[in-house]
Amino acid sequence: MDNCLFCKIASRKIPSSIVYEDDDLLAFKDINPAAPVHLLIIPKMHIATLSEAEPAHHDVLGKMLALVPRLAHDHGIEVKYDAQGNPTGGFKTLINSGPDGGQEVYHLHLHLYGGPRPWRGQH
Ligand code: DGP
Repeated sequence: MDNCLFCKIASRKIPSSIVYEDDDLLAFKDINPAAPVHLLIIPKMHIATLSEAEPAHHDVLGKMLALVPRLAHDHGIEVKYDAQGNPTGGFKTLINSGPDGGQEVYHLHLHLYGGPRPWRGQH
């Protein structure tokens, strides 16, 4: 899509801090981080919003979610367990959809937030 910000990031027309890329997906640092780690995972194909996802997109949607544990591990925000077996660390994932869902950029993206509390994106 010619006028899509995240398509331009995916095609390197606009620079970003890319942390992961494969044939279908790109992950990069959010320009306005709401947490110590704040990444965006996008499909390279243009899907405007989760509201418009179709059965043909199921594979790429699964890949977006399946990438989360790898990125969480790479950025040190995976769920760990202390000596007593209690969970520590962890992260939050979010997909904003449409104006009422707080979506600002109309290219599907999954937010991945994490790091020591407190941070803005926690709610
Ligand atoms: P959302 O509200 O879910 O549509 O979030 C859009 C996010 O995109 C927001 O957290 C800021 C981020 N963002 C907007 N423009 C750019 C940009 O040019 N580069 C990068 N890396 N992130 C951007």
